[in-house]
Amino acid sequence: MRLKKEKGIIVAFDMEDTEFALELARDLRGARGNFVIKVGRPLEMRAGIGILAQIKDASELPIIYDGKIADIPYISQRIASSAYDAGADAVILHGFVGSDVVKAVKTLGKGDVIAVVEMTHPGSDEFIQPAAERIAMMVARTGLEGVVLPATKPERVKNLARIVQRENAYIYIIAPGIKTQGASPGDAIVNGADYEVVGRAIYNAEEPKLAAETIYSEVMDIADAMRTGGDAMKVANAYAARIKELGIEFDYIHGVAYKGIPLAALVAMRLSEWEINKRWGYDRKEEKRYGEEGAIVGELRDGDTVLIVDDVITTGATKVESWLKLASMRRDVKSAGILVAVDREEMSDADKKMLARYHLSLYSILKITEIFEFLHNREIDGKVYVDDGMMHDFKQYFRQYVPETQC
Ligand code: O7E
Repeated sequence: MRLKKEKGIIVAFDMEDTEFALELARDLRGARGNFVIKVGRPLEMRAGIGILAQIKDASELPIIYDGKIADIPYISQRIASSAYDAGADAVILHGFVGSDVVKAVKTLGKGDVIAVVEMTHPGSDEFIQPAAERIAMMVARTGLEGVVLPATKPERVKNLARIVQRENAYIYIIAPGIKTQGASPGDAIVNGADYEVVGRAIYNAEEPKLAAETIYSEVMDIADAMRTGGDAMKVANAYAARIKELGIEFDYIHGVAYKGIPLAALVAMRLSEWEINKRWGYDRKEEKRYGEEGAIVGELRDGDTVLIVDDVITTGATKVESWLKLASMRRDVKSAGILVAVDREEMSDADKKMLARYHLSLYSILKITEIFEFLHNREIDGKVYVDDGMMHDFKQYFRQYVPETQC
């Protein structure tokens, strides 16, 4: 079973409990979304390499063996060969060991070969990052099926994805670092990745299958909605229409990194067509070193009223952070509020108090309950996106995770 070049989630099986691993594999078999399983060394060391076939049988999903192979060509080839024989559809090796190792594993011809180009942890910047562009080029030229890029560093995903895809348009990009390591679902996909890798945020969740499905839908949300220029324009239209409808007055529209960035630009453009011509800007995630000016891109002035835009709101923490940054940059900056496409309705009373404390009114185009109610058993282009089973799961999730006051 080869991995397809399409959007999905790779669930990292780094747990050490074999029974739990098999139970999750069985659960993922019927899960809603496009899933792949990656078996890491912690599980393999406990359960033995035979776990690959067991997980494959239980899940009927493609299996990646993540041995992070990094040895001389002869040994690397033997490790990879054993993994394929045990049921792996793909193996992961390190690109930094050089082209002879990469070629040796590739020539086995037993399955997909995926190479790590750059890593998610800070120490990766010491030695790997300076060589990453060259590693990316070598890996793509060797004709490997996939590469690993760090979701925690979206700018790097964008640059390195461009390099590998210029060499090989069919190569798939997988990006770890979601949630537990700090990246948000979708951060890597909007920058060119195909799969996002999620481990602890799924296998440590109270209901791992539900967590996997929820993260899958979060990843697909905005990436899907804005896949083409035409779709992006429709999304911008909805934001602009809502601003007009609510009569929100502002001088400057600010996009929260990352998904708010294209939104701020598109909404400002759309509004200008209605003679509402405002300044716009966005967060600069890696702050430039020289003073406050480096924190955003855009022209914020003293006394401005600011409208913040983003795709969704969960707790509101990132919006508050953005607002505090803007408020500290200029004198007398006022808030026109926050506008999002979807209010996930997960804010606790404490979260709401936090928004109120900074006078950040919350506006949304849709609430998550409205979306589910609208889609429930409704056929769209021959497909029912929310059937009774999904509605039941959603209600269960809502009851379990959403603050009492909203249920
Ligand atoms: O942080 P977690 O729990 O979501 O797990 C992340 C997984 O991705 C884990 O298996 C780890 O080994 C892997 N990973 C990184 O976290 N950072 C990297 O730079 C590279 C990898 C990796 O190669 O995963 C293969 C896709």
